[in-house]
Amino acid sequence: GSEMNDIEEYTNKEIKSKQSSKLEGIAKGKNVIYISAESLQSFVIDKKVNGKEITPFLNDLIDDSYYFENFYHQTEQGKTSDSEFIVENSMYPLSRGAVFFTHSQNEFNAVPEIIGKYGYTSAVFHANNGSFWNRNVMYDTLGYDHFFDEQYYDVNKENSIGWGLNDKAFFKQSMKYLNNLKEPYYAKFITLTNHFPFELPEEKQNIDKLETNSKTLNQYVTTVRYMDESIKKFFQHLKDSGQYKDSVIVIYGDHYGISQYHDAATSKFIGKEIRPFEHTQLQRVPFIVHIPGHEDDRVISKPAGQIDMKPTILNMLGIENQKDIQFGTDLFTNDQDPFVVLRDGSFISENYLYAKNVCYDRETGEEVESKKCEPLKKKAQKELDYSDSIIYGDLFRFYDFKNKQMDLNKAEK
Ligand code: GP9
Ligand code: MN
Repeated sequence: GSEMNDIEEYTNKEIKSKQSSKLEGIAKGKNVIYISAESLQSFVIDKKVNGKEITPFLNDLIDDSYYFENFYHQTEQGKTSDSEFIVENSMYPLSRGAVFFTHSQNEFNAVPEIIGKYGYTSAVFHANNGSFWNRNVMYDTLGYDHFFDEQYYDVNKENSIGWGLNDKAFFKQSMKYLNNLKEPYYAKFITLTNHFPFELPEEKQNIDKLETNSKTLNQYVTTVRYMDESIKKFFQHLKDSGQYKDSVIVIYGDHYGISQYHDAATSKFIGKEIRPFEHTQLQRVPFIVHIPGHEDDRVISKPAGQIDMKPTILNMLGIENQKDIQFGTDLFTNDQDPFVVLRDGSFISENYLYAKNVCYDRETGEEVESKKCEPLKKKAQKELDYSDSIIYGDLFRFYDFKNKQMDLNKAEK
């Protein structure tokens, strides 16, 4: 019990020190649509290949949305499933293995379960085998009402690319299920076409490949473009079905697509030498919050991460969440002290970026004395350890969220 008290005190202090959000309740009663954009990294946003934008739709959408340009994925070996775990729980994934496999029987306090109590229907749409990443088991644990997996889709040779159903057919075929969900809903769409090895039939390529020494990076831009076109079509489907205006649409990259093995090529593309500083900056993925009819939209530069999505979205829905145990913060609060920890212990604060034992000035990228990063290094490790303890000890099994206390009888029930 005493470790849980420490964790509670730590997360409480973090939550309490933040001011209230200016977007609190803005999405109250609205549908929430998440698009988990496979392998989408920020370095392709607003970039061109031979004069053509790689992500024309997203670039335009960003102008009409909140866009976090310093938003980091925090995943490890569990890849997409880690991103899902982080986003739903505001906790860190494990440093090895995937929580979706190793701790699917734990007690959690995930978003689908919380908002279910406020009348929300929750659903995941993903046209892959339902047992991939143990999703069919873990989604029950997280409190999802529906999982539209591969079985719900008409998948054939003509409409498949790479790993399975192409994203355009995926969004199109999803609409009949989405239209039948009881509103308000919380629906997560997980795309698939922009997955390694990023192979797209020639006739579907609407942008030139890059010409670096990495075939992977060269092809990546073509599948990113395909995903961008698919998301554009999805927005049109939502408008046609009348759901667009009643929804808040959130798009985020799940994890990197281009690994460090391609650093030479990536370096050429971004025009920078890749040190641990740049490697960490390459872990940025887009995070776009689009609120139809909302005007006050802009680019936000403070460091943020996937772990912040749960508190951010819950506050937008006007769901009081002070009693949660979480490691993220509502990104729409005026947080003077942003802090993002990556699973390998790297971190990004307002002033510093720490990676591979080097402390950098975040603004200039220059190395600074390592003692400047020391206190935050300890804090980062503490957060990761606390989160690990909850998972390894299944501590929520004994925790009463309503009264914020350990309840040893709870596990018996
Ligand atoms: C598989 C899809 C891709 O269903 O989520 O998984 P990944 O390899 O990116 O973790
Ligand atoms: Mn993925």
